[in-house]
Formats: sequence, structure tokens, C-alpha cells
Amino acid sequence: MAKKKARTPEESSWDRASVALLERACAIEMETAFERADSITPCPIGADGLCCKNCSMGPCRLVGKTDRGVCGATIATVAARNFARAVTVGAASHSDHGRDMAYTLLEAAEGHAPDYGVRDPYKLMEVADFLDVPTKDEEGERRPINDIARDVALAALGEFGKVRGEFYYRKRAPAKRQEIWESLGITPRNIDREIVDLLHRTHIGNDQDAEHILDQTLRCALGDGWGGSMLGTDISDILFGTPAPVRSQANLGVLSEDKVNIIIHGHEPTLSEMIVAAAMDPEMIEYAKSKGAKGIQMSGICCTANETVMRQGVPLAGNFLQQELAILTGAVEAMVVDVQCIMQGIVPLADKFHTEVITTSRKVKITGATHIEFDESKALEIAKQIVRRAIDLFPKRGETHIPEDHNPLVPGFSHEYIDYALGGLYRGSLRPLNDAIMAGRIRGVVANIGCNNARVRHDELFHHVVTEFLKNDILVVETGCGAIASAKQGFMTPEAALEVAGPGLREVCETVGMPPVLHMGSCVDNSRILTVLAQMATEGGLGEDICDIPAVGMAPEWMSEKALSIATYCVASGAYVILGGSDGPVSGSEEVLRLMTEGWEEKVGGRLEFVEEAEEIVRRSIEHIDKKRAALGLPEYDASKWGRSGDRRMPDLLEIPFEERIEAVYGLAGK
Ligand code: SF4
Ligand code: MSK
Repeated sequence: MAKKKARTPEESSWDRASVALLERACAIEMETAFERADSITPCPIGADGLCCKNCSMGPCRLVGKTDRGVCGATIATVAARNFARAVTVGAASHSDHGRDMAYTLLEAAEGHAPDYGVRDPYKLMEVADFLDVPTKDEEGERRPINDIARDVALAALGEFGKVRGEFYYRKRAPAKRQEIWESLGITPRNIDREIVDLLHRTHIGNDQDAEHILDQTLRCALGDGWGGSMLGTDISDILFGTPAPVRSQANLGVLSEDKVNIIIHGHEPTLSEMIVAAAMDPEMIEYAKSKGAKGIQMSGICCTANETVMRQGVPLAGNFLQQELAILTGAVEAMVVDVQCIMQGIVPLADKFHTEVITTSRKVKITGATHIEFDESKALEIAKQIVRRAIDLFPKRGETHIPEDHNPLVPGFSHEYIDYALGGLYRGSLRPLNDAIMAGRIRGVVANIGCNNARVRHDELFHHVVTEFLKNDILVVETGCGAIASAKQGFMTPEAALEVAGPGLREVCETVGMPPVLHMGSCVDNSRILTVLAQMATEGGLGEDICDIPAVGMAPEWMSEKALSIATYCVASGAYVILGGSDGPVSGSEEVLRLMTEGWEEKVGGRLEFVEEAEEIVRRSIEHIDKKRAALGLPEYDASKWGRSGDRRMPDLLEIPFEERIEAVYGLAGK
């Protein structure tokens, strides 16, 4: 491949473990996404949203003096249509994940998936309530759990194709928000319909008014955030347990020199939870020992990693841009993938090692990979088959290059756990969080989420913005690959608050014993963040709607269409959202940029901006947070008021080893 401008490993990644493996890739002449990004110049017309290929009279490239396509479509129409199409794909991906969870619950409840069951009956009751599923019979007796689970699964599946009315989960938003959606006509009718409606509009000769296209884009994305994603999160919690803090480690250093390494990668927890269970089976461990290994080391990449670290504490091997690097260690026997964010580049790389890439989803095959299709009715059996294959590869392992880097983390901050941590078992509430924001101890909240992008220095933007927010007493909540970046950087332990947080945030973290950056899960778990924001708005003191809260959402290193859907549903929910790393996919249209900023702010109270530089992301975020504080009449942020009180356990705790320290902090609080 012809090289134009190759970055050095240090210029490509901020992460030390990744730099070491990029150096190895150079030494053994193996190609990665980093190198391909250097070699491929992005098309500037497509990058600005100005290329339309929606019919065979095109592709029409609207540049220079060309301001209309062959059909007469304008720059604004083309840019809005391109954006809308990306959002439909993102919404479809999350929502189909949610649908698969609902089918697994149905199979389990009807006895066709014996390895699954209801692990959190409390969450089942709560979700039943949201979906109007009765939990008691006519005599007032509790219905059998599996009957409730079956009806919840059917009601959830009904949300995807509801014939009349609007979807149930709209009532989980603050009342004022629901009124805004109603008045604009953007309350989703059902999840699938809004996706199909929007795709229909983007066909040649349909919706040709940028604002009108973008209205439906908001509606489609809402069906993802408050529909497909929220159901995905809820049903995963029902099936696998609602997360609470656990201990774990993050970065490629979690790979083992002397155990069989199995990496689970993708998004859904269904198979990965079974593989984790299979890997703990004494029979499997014995089999691994019979092949010369000391045991089996599970670890994860991308959001499968986030699902299993949140519930089981399975270590995080890395985020999106580390999937190829993991194989380059030479220490991975099997990389087991399901759906989303799996680079095709892992297969030719795995061919150079003893590593087997195993695809498992009915929806995903990769040429050259081994396909073992997952079937819920024999989940554990298939999981054991996969684990055995990995073990069989261990004797073939050659030279290994596992970086030493890994950092401890405490993930598991479901919104239920945050309620509990702040309010206790009998008065679980976000009141203390609202109070801390109102007093100014916590200046505001940032939701820092999203992917890595091979075109920006891996993990650097995440590091910069998180450090700045913490210094400024801003609580950071995270999901996705952003969460993995922070975990690797050591921001997700309680003592990180002492080291990096400003005085007010530190007091709160000390008192509660929580990290200053909270890991809230996978990409679909951005719905947990919506739930927290809705609760903050209804708790009192921070206005009546999500748009009143001093909060900002961002994805500094985003790359996927799912990130666009997430950004859009957060805006439609009232949030100010910044996407970083570039000037964004609609930069060619002044009109669309105006509609997404002033236009959306006027309609829904949120706005979407694309900001390339980390410093500017931080500046605009803090400015927004302070503006919202002033609008609520809250005291101006003043760091000098804080830092003289708080629970002094943390300095003492720093004197004792990490494992014991975490036990002391979470010993009573964990499940
Ligand atoms: Fe060109 Fe219009 Fe066809 Fe798009 S839909 S490719 S702008 S002719
Ligand atoms: S995995 S969508 S790269 S966050 Fe959810 Fe990471 Fe982005 Fe995939």
C-alpha cells in the first residue's frame, strides 16, 4: 500500500501499551488501521456531506459552482439526507440489539433457552410496570416470574412494531420533555417505524426540506435512545443482573503469558456471558492445564467488554483501536466476536499468528473467520465448544509481546447503584447529587462517551477533556470506548478523585467513596445516562427538564453511525452535545449546521456541534455548564469554597494495598 504520511507510533496513540504494539507492527511489517488511516486520504466532498449517491443519475458531488444534484437536490437536502441515513443505521444497530435481548428473554421464559433465566426479578417488576404488564393475578397474588418475563418480552417486542399509539417508554422522560416531543410531533410511534419512515424519506424524490428531514431524524433517534437502547439495557439487567461496583483491570497488560487468552469483542452480552461461565468451569480449566496452560484468562474489547466488566469484572483488554493490537501480542488464542465495531482487518492479522477469529452472530460473517453460530437453546454447550477450540490452540502459541500496562478500575455504576450509593437502600435518590450541583461542589456533569477514530491520536482527546473536567469539579459519567480509555488512564478508582479532581468534586467522591469518573456501561447503556438525567430533572432544584441541567454530552473521538444516533437522541432529549475530532459530516452545509445548532436549540433545547480541538471542547462545555447554572439562579462556581470538609477515609485508605482498599470502600455496598 502506498504511504502518504505515516505517523510514528507515539503520534498515533496516546496509550503506552498501544504504542509498544504499534512499534512491534512496524518491526514485523504488519498493517493496522492506524497505518491504513495514514495511507487513505478521506474524500473531502464526502467528509463534508456533499456527495449524494441515492440514485444512478449520480453520484452528484456538490462542490465548486455545482450547488444542485441532477434531480435538483440542494446542498442542505443532500447533507441532511446523508446525516439522516447515518442516524437510521445507528438507531437500527442499537435497536436490533435490544430486540435480540427481548427474544432471549422470551426464549428463557418459555423454557427454550435453559441456560438463561431472570437474574434480577426486581428489575423485571420495574420494567413490567413501565410496559403495563401485570405482576399480580386477579386475586392479588404475584404471578409466576416466568409468566411476567414472557409478557415483558412480548410487550418489549411489541414496541418495535406497535400498530397504534406511541411507545411506552416515553413516560420515562420528564413531563415537560414529553410535552415538547408531543407539540413537535416527534414522539416515536414505534422503534422500527421511525427508522423505516426516515429511510423512505431519503429515497430520491421524497422529503426535500432539510428541516423536515431533520425533524424525523430526531424522532428516529428518540426511538433508539428511549426505545431500543433502553430496552436493551433493561432486559440485559433482567437476564444478567443489574450492575453494582466490582473490581477489575484495564489495558492489554491483562493478557496472560501462561493462560489461554480468550477475547470477547462486539456488543451483546448473550454469548459472552456464557463464555465467561464456560471459562470458569473446572472441567475447562483442567482441560487447559492438560494443554500446558495455567488456566483461562478472559478479557474483552469494545462494548462486549463493557457489558461483562460491569457485571462480572471481566478485565478490559482495550477499546476499538486495540482489537488488532491485541492479536499482535501473539498471546491471543481466540477472538470471539458477535456484532458491531469488529474490524475486518483482524482476520488477515490473525492469519499471521495462531489466533482464531470466531464469528457467532447470525448477522455477521467475516470472510476467512471461523463461524460457529450461536443458538440460545444450547448456549453453554456452544460456549464450551468455543472455549475448547481456544484451549486447543494454546500449544501453537509462538513468541509473545504482552505490554505490561494495566490499571485498576471500579466499574458497575448502573443508575440503580448510583441511587443507592447516594441515598442508601431505603431512600435511594439522586438528591445528594442535585444538592452538590446546586451548592457548587459539583459544577456540572459531563457524559463522555463514544468510539476511537484512527484519524485522531488514539485516546488523547479523552485524556485531555477528562483531566480538565475533573480539575474543574465536573463529574464525568462514561460508556463505550470512552469509558475504556478512562479506565486505562486510571480515572476509575476512588483514589483518582484525590489525585486529579478539584476540591468540591473530591469532597463528594470522598464522602460517597466513588470514583470521579463513573463507568455506566456499553453503548446501549447511554440509556442509563438518560435515566439519570430524567431523575435529576424530576428530583427538584435543577429545573424541570433535561435541558435545564448544567450538563454536556460528548464523543470526542467518535467514528460510528451509532454515535450520530446517540448524539441526536441526546439533543432531542434537551442536551448540548459536542462531537470531536473533525468539523463533522454536515460541514458543507451552512443551513444544516444552523438547523442543528440554533434550530434544534429553539425546538428541543439541545444543540449539536462538531468541534475538532480538545481545548475548544472543554471551553465550550464549561461555558455551557456555567450558563445553565446562572439560568437556574445557582451560585457562581467558586473552587476556593471547597476542600476543607469531607470524609477523610480516602487519604488513610491510600496507605493500604488496592485490593484491601476497594474492599473497605465497597465491602458493604457490593452485591
Ligand atoms: Fe444526484 Fe439527486 Fe440522484 Fe442524489 S438523488 S444522486 S442528488 S440525482
Ligand atoms: S464499541 S460504537 S467503537 S464506543 Fe460500543 Fe466503541 Fe463506538 Fe463501537
